[in-house]
Amino acid sequence: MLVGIYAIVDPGLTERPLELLEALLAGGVRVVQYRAKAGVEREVVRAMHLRTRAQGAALIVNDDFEAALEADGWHAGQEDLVGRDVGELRRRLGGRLFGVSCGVAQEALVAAAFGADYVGTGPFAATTTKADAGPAIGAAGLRAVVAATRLPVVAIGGIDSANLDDVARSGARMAAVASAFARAADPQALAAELVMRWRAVAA
Ligand code: TZP
Ligand code: MG
Repeated sequence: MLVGIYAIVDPGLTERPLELLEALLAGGVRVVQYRAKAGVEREVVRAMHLRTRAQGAALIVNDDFEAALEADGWHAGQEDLVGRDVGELRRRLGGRLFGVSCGVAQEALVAAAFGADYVGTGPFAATTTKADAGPAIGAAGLRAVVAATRLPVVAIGGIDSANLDDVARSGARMAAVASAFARAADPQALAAELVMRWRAVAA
């Protein structure tokens, strides 16, 4: 499941998040994150989860732990873990996925100790989707995180058809893609292209 394209559907990037989700699923994407910095909406989680479940895909909710319990996983930034009993959160997630954004090797080690299922790291390239994403880490930065953890690494930030091959060749297990899908004229076709390209290029 944790291999290939990890699509991020963000209502801040698209006016029709459910339509975008349908297109991505039709294009073969099997891991989707619902990201909503204006606030995760439970109705949206439920509507998305119906659609992902019907396709055998996983829905991961960003930020909002309780909402994630209605889906297949939770993605946390470092700030989402501060002051929380992460061991207890891991237990409450049960078999759901638990992903943690990590900028440096030390954070990846801690995430693994907490029982995370994957590490997210980036930005791989320049992005306007996350204002405080920091400078691009590129292939060298991605390789450093991959080398530092036994967990699957999801590369994120500024990934599109132009640089997907570099991400695949840098040891990432998955490539997270948000705005490239949101602005695509034909997101289903782009999803199918990226899914197939990853299979062809990744080791
Ligand atoms: N975290 C690091 S970069 C980023 C996040 C959420 C944004 C990724 O979006 P895009 O549009 O694919 O660059
Ligand atoms: Mg967060």
